[in-house]
Amino acid sequence: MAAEKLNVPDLGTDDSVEVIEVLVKPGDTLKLNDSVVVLESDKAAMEIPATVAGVVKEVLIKVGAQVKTGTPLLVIESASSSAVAPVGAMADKSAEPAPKAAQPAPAKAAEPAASAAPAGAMADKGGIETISIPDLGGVTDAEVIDVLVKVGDTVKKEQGLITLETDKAAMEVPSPKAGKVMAIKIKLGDKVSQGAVILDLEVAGGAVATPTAKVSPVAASAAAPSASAAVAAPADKAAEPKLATASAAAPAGAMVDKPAAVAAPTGDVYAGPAVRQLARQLGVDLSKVPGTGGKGRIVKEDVEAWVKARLSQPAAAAGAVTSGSGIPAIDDIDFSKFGAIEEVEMTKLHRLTAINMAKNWLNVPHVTQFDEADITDLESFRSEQKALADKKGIKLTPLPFIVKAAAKALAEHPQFNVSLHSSMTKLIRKKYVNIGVAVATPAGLMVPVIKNADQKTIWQIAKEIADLGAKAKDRKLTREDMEGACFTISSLGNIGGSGFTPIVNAPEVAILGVSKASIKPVWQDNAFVPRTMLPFSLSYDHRAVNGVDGGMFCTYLAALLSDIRLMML
Ligand code: CAO
Repeated sequence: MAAEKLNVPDLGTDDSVEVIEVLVKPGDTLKLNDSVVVLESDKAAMEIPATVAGVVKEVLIKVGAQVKTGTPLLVIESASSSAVAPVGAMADKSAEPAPKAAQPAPAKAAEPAASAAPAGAMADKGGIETISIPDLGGVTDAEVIDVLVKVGDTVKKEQGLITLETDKAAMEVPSPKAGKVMAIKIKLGDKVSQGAVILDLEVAGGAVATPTAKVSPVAASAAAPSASAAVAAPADKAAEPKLATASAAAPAGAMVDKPAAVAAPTGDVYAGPAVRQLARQLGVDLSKVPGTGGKGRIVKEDVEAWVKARLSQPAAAAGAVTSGSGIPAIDDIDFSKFGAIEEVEMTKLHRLTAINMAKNWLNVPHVTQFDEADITDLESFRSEQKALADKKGIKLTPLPFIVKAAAKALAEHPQFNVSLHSSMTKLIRKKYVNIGVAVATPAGLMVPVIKNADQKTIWQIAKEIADLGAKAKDRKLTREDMEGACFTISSLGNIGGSGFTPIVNAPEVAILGVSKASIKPVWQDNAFVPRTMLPFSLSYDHRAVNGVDGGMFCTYLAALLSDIRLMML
């Protein structure tokens, strides 16, 4: 038995930070890594984990106290003299440089920069450094789907090293510094988690701000709060926009598919890692949980109360149909009895899309309204612009006009620009108009978003569609590219068909399906005349939108596309 002090680890700053929560009391038994206090700077909040297991003998600080690196927090009576050195408890140990991950560095935390651990030598003298997998927002076993460098390559800081695919996203891991690749320690298909070694990098001297201690990832997180311990700051920290995504389940800067935002909705919430872990275990969407902690922070009790409340709700009021809702599963059949077969693994993106499609289909009572727009004049205007489009290097298809018209229709019919709250007691009405455009890629379906489409020109929209479509196909979309849609357009116009029923991309409440335009005989002025007709279909969530509104939206959209001058009014 030894009494050991737990001190504030290296915060990467000399400034004081505030203790906003004390999670333990004298007599509590602690396991290694149990969170003990929550600190908050003006940029981030972080939970400080116990670096030894034992019993809390004394709590040396209280809520509101200002503390700095090295301030004693607790006295812990440890069961045995632990292999993990108590942070700051021993003079010779505190002389060790703190792990880089100990720095809250919130402005960088949003970026999935790989962590660099110097292999033996002090990094500021240069030499070979080990580049490891950074914090993946709690995700483990991400698959290496691309290795972007080879031995001998010279890489720049922030250059992509590998591409990982998780349940939620594919992401490039950038190099945290410039250097020459000396050895690659990872290969395609490897399943990796935070801390796994990617490669050895020969770096020039003087680049490293904070060398990383040679500790295992577990010991590192025990010794000091990792970047993942940073939690999104509350609204009054809005000056740090990057920080809001720092602790998202999928790291910012990663290519996160749209459905992932549904599957991993705990990103932009103010909660610490322990609470996030609990939420994950219980399947709780933290974005729906009201926080009762300081500045609206979600604490464990909030999650527990939320679960309790949900369990006591009648199923109908919960507003959700799950796969356990009594629908019989489809039987697996041994098809090899009937002929040759091959089993093909679905990509994670494909699997996730499938889950979200089923979830949206089961949760949303769909109505699909079919209509067509006479785009003869639009098409002749579009072909008149061909020379200018070529000059601008922009491909002008009907889609940007449709995006613009949908944005205008959404502004004019705000009942479509809403999301239903899961409590089924309120609608969230959006004052911005962002339009998602579905792009099918070999890896799966992605929905990049044209932000503020109502305020953009057709040229701007056309360029964005082309750029985002190319990024989607190259798997380079970022989280920001994929989030915030109010409404989605799925165009099969370049393929064919005369109509289909798109599935609403909840929590949006409507989606437009566009089919292939063709020339049809239309009765006008006592004669059939050839007109270019664009078939389209609008699926909407009948809980949020009435049939009459659906009809009016389609009629308005058709009018805008038939006479694009109306878009200017
Ligand atoms: N009717 C007739 N022709 C159409 C049309 C329509 N509704 N929409 C597009 N076209 C034509 C275009 O004019 C273009 O023809 P030209 O080359 O002769 O000008 C051709 O079809 C190909 O267009 P495109 O697909 O390159 O461009 P887009 O702006 O229509 O679509 C994007 C952009 C990113 C959605 C597209 O590149 C893409 O990935 N399409 C794949 C389809 C898809 O994934 N849809 C989602 C389905 S899953 O819900």
